[in-house]
Amino acid sequence: AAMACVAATPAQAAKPLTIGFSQVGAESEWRTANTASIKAAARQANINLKFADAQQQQQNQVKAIRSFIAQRVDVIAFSPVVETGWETVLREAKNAKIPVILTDRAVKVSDPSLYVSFIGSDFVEEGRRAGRWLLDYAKKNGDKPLNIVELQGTVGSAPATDRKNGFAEVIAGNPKLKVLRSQTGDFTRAKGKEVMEAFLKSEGKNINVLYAHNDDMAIGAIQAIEEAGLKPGKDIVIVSIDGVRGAFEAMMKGKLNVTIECNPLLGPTLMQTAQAVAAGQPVAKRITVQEGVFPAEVAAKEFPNRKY
Ligand code: GYE
Repeated sequence: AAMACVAATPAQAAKPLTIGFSQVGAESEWRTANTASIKAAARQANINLKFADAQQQQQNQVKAIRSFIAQRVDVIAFSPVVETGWETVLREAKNAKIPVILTDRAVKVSDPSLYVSFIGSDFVEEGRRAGRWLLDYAKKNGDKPLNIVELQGTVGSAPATDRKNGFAEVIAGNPKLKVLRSQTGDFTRAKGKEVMEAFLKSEGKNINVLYAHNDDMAIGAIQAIEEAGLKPGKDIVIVSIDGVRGAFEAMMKGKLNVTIECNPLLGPTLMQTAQAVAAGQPVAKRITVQEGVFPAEVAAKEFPNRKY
């Protein structure tokens, strides 16, 4: 690291903050943008970032957090791959007096003092937005019965659970909307394609709608739909979540109908929050993000404004 403190007088030369960050993995375009945002924001804030990639394995995150505790970092931040199973390691961090900030995904713990703040989207609301778009679509298209298949995110992860629940809550408002099949595609393109192939094999032309918990699975599924000789976006209406560049490209080709935005650019807020926590200032327990809905009709116009 550059010794920026060399030119400063000793009194001004504050030791740069060290943050240990455990990332979920590199499973999606969203995740790539999230990692880039965190690394860039750390550099900008002159924060020493220790970055660990857990490859979607909770045990790797637990190991990384323990190693951050052993190294006595100033703040630990992580995006928990699943919601449960964190009590023990978070208790260890608390006993070591190292504050923990959650980014992106939530945890379920009985003791909320095990973390200081959670920065990230409202995934239930994202699922509701996907459902509302579909209700609206059904209404505009003759209110026919629609059979839905659902590609879930990682089992036990906050975004998969919440996006499923938010969507189900809203589509319950129209009895003609029915979820035929729902299975995990682990938030990846490869799994999204594989599971969509299986859906097409068992349900064939009965499928009217695909709801994918992220754009990457939708993009994988688009390939499967095309290989089955069907037109994605037309024969099968596709609703997904994230709003990454790949989704906008698919919408501009008419292959995806709508993406519900989930903002991955959490880096600057994370660094500000970590600095505040380290300085002993109070921070909000819950910090959410402003997000929109982008149907295919606006894709070409919005594309140049997209940051990820
Ligand atoms: O939607 C998906 C990624 O946790 C919000 O994780 C994040 C989700 C995101 O793999 O693409």
